[in-house]
Amino acid sequence: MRKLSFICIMILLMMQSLFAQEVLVGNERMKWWREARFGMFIHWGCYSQWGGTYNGNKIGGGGEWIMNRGKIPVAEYMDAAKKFNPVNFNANAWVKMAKDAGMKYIIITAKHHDGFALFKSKVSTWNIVDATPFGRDVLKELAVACKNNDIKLGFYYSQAQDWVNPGGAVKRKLAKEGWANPDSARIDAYTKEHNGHWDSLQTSKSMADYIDSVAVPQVKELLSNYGDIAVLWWDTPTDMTKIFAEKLHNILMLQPQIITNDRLKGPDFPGDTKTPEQSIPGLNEIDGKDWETCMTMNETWGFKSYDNNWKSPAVLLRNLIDIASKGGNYLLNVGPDACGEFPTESVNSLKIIGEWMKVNNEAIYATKASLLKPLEWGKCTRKDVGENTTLYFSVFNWPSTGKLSVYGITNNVASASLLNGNISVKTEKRKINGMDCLDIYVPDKAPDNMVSVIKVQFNGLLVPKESPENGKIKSGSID
Ligand code: H79
Repeated sequence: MRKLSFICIMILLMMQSLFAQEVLVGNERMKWWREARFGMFIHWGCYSQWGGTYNGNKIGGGGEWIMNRGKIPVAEYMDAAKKFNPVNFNANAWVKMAKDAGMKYIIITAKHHDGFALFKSKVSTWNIVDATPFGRDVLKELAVACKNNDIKLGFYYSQAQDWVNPGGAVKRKLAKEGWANPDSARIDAYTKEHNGHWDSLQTSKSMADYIDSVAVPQVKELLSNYGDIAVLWWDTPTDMTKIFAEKLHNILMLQPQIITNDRLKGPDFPGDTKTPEQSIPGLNEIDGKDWETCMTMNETWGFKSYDNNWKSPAVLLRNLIDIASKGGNYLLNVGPDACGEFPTESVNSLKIIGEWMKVNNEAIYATKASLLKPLEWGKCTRKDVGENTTLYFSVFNWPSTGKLSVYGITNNVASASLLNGNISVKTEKRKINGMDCLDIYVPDKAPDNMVSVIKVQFNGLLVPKESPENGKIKSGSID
């Protein structure tokens, strides 16, 4: 009996240490990602050549959805790729733009829902090398450029939806869901628009065939032929089964350091990161899991010639800071055009963000959520260095009073300065109605025209008196 309990205890101890090891390995694996905070999403494929227009009609939704939304027949869509010749594509130029913006990683659509592979694939000729006059393996060139520039490369792979390779899933949507008193004409129009497959070629094989003959071997190609791959970014788990998901998940063993997201199948396959799409979670939605907001600069992922609804550089920058202040990453999208060039507005925004990052990146990289209560005039990121905390206050609304106040901090200040120009600023601690208040005295004019950062080093680790309550991020998983 005693021997049995000894063995049981030993087994428990072993399991515990194995678990601890796994957690450590996980933390080690996530380290670069948690420090990076800023990455570039690239949506590019033969959909980019359509630019959002089919037969003279502007097609709704993202530019990368044009085949589905326009119900373009498979043969016609494939035929158009014979004219896809993005001769201005320059991997080094793309990577340099990401790097100069302060981004630490790039995730590119290796294959989006239209099934078009941006790489040479042996299992489907529906790829950029075999199906276009361009004939170059874009991912190969990007992998080299990323390696030379010390930028991590990750692949987006639409594992379930595929509108060209037979057997691929096509998202359906029922009109009734969530609609109050819809009229029947609207339901009919909607159902027609979202009723799955529209070309008999798409259903000429089963989804199991597609998974075995396209998705699985292509993910193997991606994880075998392009060196170290930092991230596998799954998307839209339409009709995924547990068996399909396991087959794909198992391939990740080819790259033990790889990081994956939560879009492979659903809650059973949470991956490493949550993926809020086009939204920034509120403080009460943060639950301790790693997360990354992906977002467009205008309203489309894939290029649309007439989408001019661009977010300003200041908005993009404030989003990055807001996200960092809540402990997440910002995956900001660029949709290059049919020639292989970034839209001018994207180039411009990246440049402006990069200039800010050159001066202020300390407030972003390797920072954590501040745990302070929301500030009226800006956002705060945090670094614990040894036994001391540093806070970075990003000021969105520069005060006319010459003073910024922060509540709930008891620690003494060791130093305080503006990152721009490294100018010292005075601080003062006082109590208001029994509450600790730190006043930071700042010049009349903000040193930076978008966001100015004040770095405050404290003695000791900061334990804010009030911290946000825990809640959950709304999962970005769609479907
Ligand atoms: O790759 C980008 C999107 O194409 C992809 N995820 C990001 C990163 C995505 N696929 N599906 N969805 C996002 C959600 C589906 C939205 C839809 Fe629609 C609403 C599909 C049909 C109606 C958006 C609007 C796309 C077409 C019209």
